[in-house]
Amino acid sequence: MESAVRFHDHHLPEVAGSLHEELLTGLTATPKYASPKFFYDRRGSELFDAICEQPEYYPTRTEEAILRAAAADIAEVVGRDATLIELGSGASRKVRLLLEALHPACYLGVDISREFLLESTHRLAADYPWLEVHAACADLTHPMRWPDGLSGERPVAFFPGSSIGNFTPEEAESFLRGLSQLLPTGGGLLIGVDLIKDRAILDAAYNDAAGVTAAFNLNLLERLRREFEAEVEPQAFRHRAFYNELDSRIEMHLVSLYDQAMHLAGERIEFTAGESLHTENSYKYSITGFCELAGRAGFEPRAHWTDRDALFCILYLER
Ligand code: AVJ
Repeated sequence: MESAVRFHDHHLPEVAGSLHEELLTGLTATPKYASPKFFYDRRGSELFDAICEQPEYYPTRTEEAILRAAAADIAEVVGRDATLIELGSGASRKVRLLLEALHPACYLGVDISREFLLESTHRLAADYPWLEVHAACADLTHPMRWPDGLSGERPVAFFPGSSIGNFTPEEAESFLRGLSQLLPTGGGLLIGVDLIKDRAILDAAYNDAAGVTAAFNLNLLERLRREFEAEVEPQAFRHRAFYNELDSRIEMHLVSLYDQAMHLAGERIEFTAGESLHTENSYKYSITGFCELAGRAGFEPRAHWTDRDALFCILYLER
């Protein structure tokens, strides 16, 4: 069956050129860093999906279990016929757990990985023929606006997976403030947040035994070669991930195994042995801490759902 997805491409042009510059800024800074959004080329999105299947990586499994158990409850609080906007929709898997119960007027998937977004929204449209499906390729670290032509009166943003954890708390607050300004009074936000917990569980989740998280981290270097014509040997770096308790965040790094130089866009970027490129922060929150942050950004907590072990939390907030 031919499935119809309305694709909104308007965010892309401005993004393409600036990605290069953004990468260079981080790679030439001290200490070196790269935004985690650079993980998500096609291969990176696939590797992230594979991470979600690892036994040590509890967030996806736990969030899905909460969504499954609470779908009817969530629908009651959120209400039917919303304009459901999924931010960082990836494979659009989680939203499937809500669609029947929530019965939105339409669905918009927003993701930075264009091809991946198109495929997943087409699959969604094919599987839910009654649903009006839209897709917009966009970088969530830039200001957003909703595309034209969405059905429904009441936008509800769905931001699962604790993707909010990739922002620093300050960035998260300004991101949420921007989001609340895009919502009318009564508009909602359904958001998944990873909770502070025993560090052994956290360390294991980002150091899976099968090495998928390591491959995901190292894929950044592969991508630099493929897409940005960088000269760099991915085998010359190792994956490092650990929980930084002081800042309540997982940090991921690529650590240079020896003195070496990377060449990118005419720049020579030197690494000393043991020097690291900081590729990701994944902040963990307490429920009250997150509600306070969201409150400062203009959201009022309405309800939340968590698992028995309080590993993960889904919150519903309103503007
Ligand atoms: C997609 C940002 C929620 O922080 O857990 C998984 C990404 N990085 N394993 C996370 C990720 C390494 C993930 N988020």
